[in-house]
Amino acid sequence: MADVQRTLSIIKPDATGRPGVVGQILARFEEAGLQIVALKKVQLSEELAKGFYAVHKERPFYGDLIKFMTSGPVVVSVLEGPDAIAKNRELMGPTNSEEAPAGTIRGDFGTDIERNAAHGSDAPETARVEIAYFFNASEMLAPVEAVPA
Ligand code: 3AN
Repeated sequence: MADVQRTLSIIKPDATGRPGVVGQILARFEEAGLQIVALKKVQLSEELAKGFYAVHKERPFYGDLIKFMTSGPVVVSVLEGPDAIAKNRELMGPTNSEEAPAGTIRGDFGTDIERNAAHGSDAPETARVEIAYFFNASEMLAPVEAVPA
């Protein structure tokens, strides 16, 4: 049986700026068996965006990435389900939207490697850190095993 996992998703400003696209992306998560256990729409401050992408701070694209991620609201969610991390990355497609096939989120709604519509955690440890970066326990459904019968 596949592990039930949680992963962080961010629908980026290019996608939130297009009418109807947020709903279509969230529907793809649900149709793939991922449950939305936390959800919010926020305008990232420069500080919040820089902290989130701190691992990339030496990369040449870092400045542009921060500018893009703060250019409009983002929709941040926690998705739960069997193999949620890999499932979400499969739904998104490759990082570069120009290489992402039709039918993937980045292929259908992204433009290039920067404006790529969505982010998804890449491993269980990064998922834990990224989820805690955006949500505290009271903003998220408790894990099923923690809910009293
Ligand atoms: P992913 O989000 O697919 O795990 P990462 O972690 O390699 O990709 O990159 C983080 C973000 O930085 C990407 N979502 C993308 O928007 C941006 N990015 C990565 N590489 C480049 C690049 N060469 N030029 C511009 N932006 C990039």
